[in-house]
Amino acid sequence: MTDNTFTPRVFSGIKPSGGLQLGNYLGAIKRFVGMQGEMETVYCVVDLHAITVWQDPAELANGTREVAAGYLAAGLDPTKSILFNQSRVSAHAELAWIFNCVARVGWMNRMTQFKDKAGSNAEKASLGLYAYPSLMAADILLYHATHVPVGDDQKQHVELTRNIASKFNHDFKTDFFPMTEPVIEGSATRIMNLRDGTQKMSKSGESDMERINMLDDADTIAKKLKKAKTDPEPLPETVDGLANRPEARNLVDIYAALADITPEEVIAQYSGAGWGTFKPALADLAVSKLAPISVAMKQHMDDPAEIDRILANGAEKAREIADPILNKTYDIVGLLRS
Ligand code: AQP
Repeated sequence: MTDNTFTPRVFSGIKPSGGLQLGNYLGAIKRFVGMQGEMETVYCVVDLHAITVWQDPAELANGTREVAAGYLAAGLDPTKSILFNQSRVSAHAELAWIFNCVARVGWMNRMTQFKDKAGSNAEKASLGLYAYPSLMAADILLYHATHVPVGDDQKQHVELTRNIASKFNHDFKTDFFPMTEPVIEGSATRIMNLRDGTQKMSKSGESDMERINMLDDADTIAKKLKKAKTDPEPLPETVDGLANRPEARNLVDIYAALADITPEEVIAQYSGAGWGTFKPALADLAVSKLAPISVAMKQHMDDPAEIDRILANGAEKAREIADPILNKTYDIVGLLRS
């Protein structure tokens, strides 16, 4: 064993598997931007994860630029953070293979996201979808990342990353990989579907009305929030009164995250208000916060060459961290290289 200390470093990513939605922004991107400057930050558009389900090639390339545009529009600064797309740094796939040989099939069988995404037709799911958490562990550990900001849905995958790091360290009698901490905090750790408060808001959800897309215009955002499913009760006097009211809880959480206040403060302000009051207030807030980001996203997307340049530069910087870590991993495992 060596006495390994790890530089505090953040890694996280988003898949270009469709247009960015509000959950990606509040649960991930907004927090990524908040951590910029606190420690070294590495942010990725994880295109290799996107192809675990079928992606039209032209849409994948466009979606990759759209996620990058979302990062930039929300305030991610490529001079302060490393920003790149995963497939440009081949070390991700190489380390993932080694981790496929460390992770156990039993661990993968417990991943709830695979069960949700594969549904009743798991036999027809891609092998990549099954192995996804092992690639995610490689994404994180390739940078010796100590902190991973994610939404609640990714918590199990970060825990698996710790299991992989721990088994690797144990099997090879080393302390080479860190025990990464998931950073899951704030009121937006799990933004729910606007039509069913028990389901997560997703890019790939069936109906467009169930999510707010980051490129939706003001009228569409207002329409979707006004049509969001609710119950007949007014807002309660305390946050505890939102228990068993998933749709009401979700709209309060969205308000809190957009306004940078706590759900308790939202309830203090709107206690007793009906949906006819709260929904228009939420719509106004959402439009005022999201419209500038969507305008900036469109401006970035009008210059795809500039996005490609930023991603290529970011990949060069990413390789400077990743390559020595991959090389050392090969040495530890006993894989000969010239
Ligand atoms: N609804 C959500 N609430 C809070 N956080 C969320 N995230 C996703 N949805 C919500 C967070 O966004 C980051 C990027 O996620 P991803 O794109 O890599 O994968 P995902 O979680 O599977 O996102 P989607 O939108 O649901 O994509 P599809 O439909 O393609 O699977 C992660 O930190 C995630 O937690």
